[in-house]
Amino acid sequence: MRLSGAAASLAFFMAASALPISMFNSKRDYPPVISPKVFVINMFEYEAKPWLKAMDFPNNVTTPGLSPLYPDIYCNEEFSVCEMTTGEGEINASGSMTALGLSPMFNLTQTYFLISGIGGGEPQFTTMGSVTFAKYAVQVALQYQVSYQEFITTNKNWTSGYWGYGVSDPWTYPANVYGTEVFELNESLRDRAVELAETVDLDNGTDQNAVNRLLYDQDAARALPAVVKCDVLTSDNYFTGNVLGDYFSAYASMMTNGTAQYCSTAQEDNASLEALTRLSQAGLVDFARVVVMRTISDFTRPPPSRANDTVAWFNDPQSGGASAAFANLPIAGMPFVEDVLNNWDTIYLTGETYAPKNYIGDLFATLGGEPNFGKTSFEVA
Ligand SMILES: *[C@@H]1O[C@H](CO)[C@@H](O)[C@H](O)[C@H]1NC(C)=O
Ligand SMILES: *[C@@H]1O[C@H](CO)[C@@H](O)[C@H](O)[C@H]1NC(C)=O
Ligand SMILES: *[C@@H]1O[C@H](CO)[C@@H](O)[C@H](O)[C@H]1NC(C)=O
Ligand SMILES: *[C@@H]1O[C@H](CO)[C@@H](O)[C@H](O)[C@H]1NC(C)=O
Ligand SMILES: *[C@@H]1O[C@H](CO)[C@@H](O)[C@H](O)[C@H]1NC(C)=O
Ligand SMILES: *[C@@H]1O[C@H](CO)[C@@H](O)[C@H](O)[C@H]1NC(C)=O
Ligand SMILES: *[C@@H]1O[C@H](CO)[C@@H](O)[C@H](O)[C@H]1NC(C)=O
Ligand SMILES: *[C@@H]1O[C@H](CO)[C@@H](O)[C@H](O)[C@H]1NC(C)=O
Ligand SMILES: CC(=O)N[C@H]1CO[C@H](CO)[C@@H](O)[C@@H]1O
Repeated sequence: MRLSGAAASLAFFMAASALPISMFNSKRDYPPVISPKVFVINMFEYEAKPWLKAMDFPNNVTTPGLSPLYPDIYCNEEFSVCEMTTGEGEINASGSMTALGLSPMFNLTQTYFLISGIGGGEPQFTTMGSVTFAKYAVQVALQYQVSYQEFITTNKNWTSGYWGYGVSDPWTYPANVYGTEVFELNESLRDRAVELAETVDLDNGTDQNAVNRLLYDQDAARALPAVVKCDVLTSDNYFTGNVLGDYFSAYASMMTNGTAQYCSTAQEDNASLEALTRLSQAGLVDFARVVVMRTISDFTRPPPSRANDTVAWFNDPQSGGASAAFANLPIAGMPFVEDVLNNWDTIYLTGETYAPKNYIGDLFATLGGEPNFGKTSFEVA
C-alpha cells in the first residue's frame, strides 16, 4: 500500500463487521487441488476487508510461506474465487506470491489474477477514489542515490539525487538493470477489465475529498473519481512531492522507451509480477492472465497552495480520507470477477478472445517475444 496522512480515515474499516469465514472442519471439504478461476491479491488488511465483505468466502486455506500476518487464503463456496493478502512492500509481496505459486494445494495454470490495491495518484490523471488499470509496472527506486547536500553544489541541474545503474547522470538510460524494472501486461485483458469497471457507479468519497480536489488545477484531480488506463510504479521508498514525482515519471517513461504513462504509485506490483513471471516461466501460472488495479487513496503531490511546504502537507493533507479508494476495490473489480465466472467456458478458459496483442513480460523477454523497451543486451551489474 501507499497511504499518506496518518491512518486518519481508517476508522470506518476498523469497524467493519465480522468476516463470514469458517474453518474447514474435515479433510473431505477440500478439493484435492484448488483451481480458482480468479485470484484477488491484496497487500494489507484494509484492501482485503472490502472484498471479504463483498463476497462470501467460507473456505479458509492456511498456506505455508505466506506472511505471518496473513497466513490464510480465503475461497468462496465453489473454490472458483480466492483471496490472498501478501503483506506490504516488495519483499513481502514477492515472497507470498512465490509461496502461493509453489503450493501443491493450488493449480493456478488457468487462473486470472486481479492485483487489487490502493496507491497515490498523479493529479493530471486521477483523483482520490479513481480506479487505475496498468499496462506497465515500473520499479523506480532500483537506482543509485545520493543525498541533496552532496549534489546540489556540484551537480546543479540534478533534481532528485537518483541516477541509473552503470551511467553517470539522471538523463541517461541505464547501462545495466536487475531485470525487474519493467513489466508489461496483457493489454486486451486490461482493456476488458476497464470496459467492465466503467459500467459501475464508483464511490465518490467524502465531502472533504470534494473540497480537497478543488485545491488542484488539473481537470482530472478536480473531477469525480473515474476509471483510468495508466501505469503503476513500484517503490519500497514511499516518496512524495513534485520533484520526485517529476523525476520518477520521467524515469518510468525512459525505462519503457517512452510508452509508460505513470499515474499510480505502489510498493508491491513489480515484486508480485516478478514472482508471477518466474511462475509463468515454469508453467505454473499464465502471465497473460494478470490484471493490476490500483485505486487512488491520496495525491502524490501537494496542491499549489501548499507546495511551499510539502512535508507539512504530507503529514497533514486534510484530504478527507481514503474511504473511496478502499470501497472502489470491489466496486470496480467485481464486474471483472463476475465476467470471468459467467463466461468461463466461452471466453476465459482458452483465453483466446482477449489474447494479448502486445508484448507481455519483463525487460529480458523471459517469456518470449520482443519488448519495445529495454536493450538487446545490458552490461553485467
Ligand atoms: C483459518 O484457519 C486457521 C488454521 O486452522 C485458524 O487459525 C484461523 O483462525 C482461521 N481463520 C478464520 C478467519 O476462520
Ligand atoms: C493443472 O490444471 C491443468 C488444466 O486443467 C492441467 O492440464 C494440469 O495437468 C494440472 N496440473 C497438475 C499438476 O495437476
Ligand atoms: C546538466 O549540466 C551539465 C554540466 O553542468 C551538462 O553537461 C548537462 O547537459 C546538463 N543536463 C541537462 C539535462 O541540462
Ligand atoms: C515494474 O513492472 C512494470 C510492469 O508491470 C514495468 O512497467 C516497470 O518498468 C517495472 N519497474 C521496474 C522499476 O522494474
Ligand atoms: C458518483 O457521482 C456520479 C456523478 O454524479 C453519479 O453518477 C454516481 O451515482 C455517484 N456514485 C454513487 C455511489 O453515488
Ligand atoms: C505557504 O503558503 C501558505 C499560503 O500562502 C502560507 O499560509 C504559509 O505560511 C506558507 N508556508 C511557508 C512554509 O512558507
Ligand atoms: C490476454 O488475455 C486474454 C484474456 O484471457 C487471453 O485470451 C490471451 O491469451 C492473453 N494473451 C496472452 C498473450 O496470453
Ligand atoms: C530503448 O532506449 C534505449 C536508450 O535510448 C535504447 O538503447 C534501446 O535500444 C531502446 N529500446 C528499444 C526496443 O527501442
Ligand atoms: C507490512 C507487512 O506486511 N509486513 C510483513 C512482512 O513480512 C514479515 C516477515 O514475514 C512479517 O512479519 C511482516 O508482518
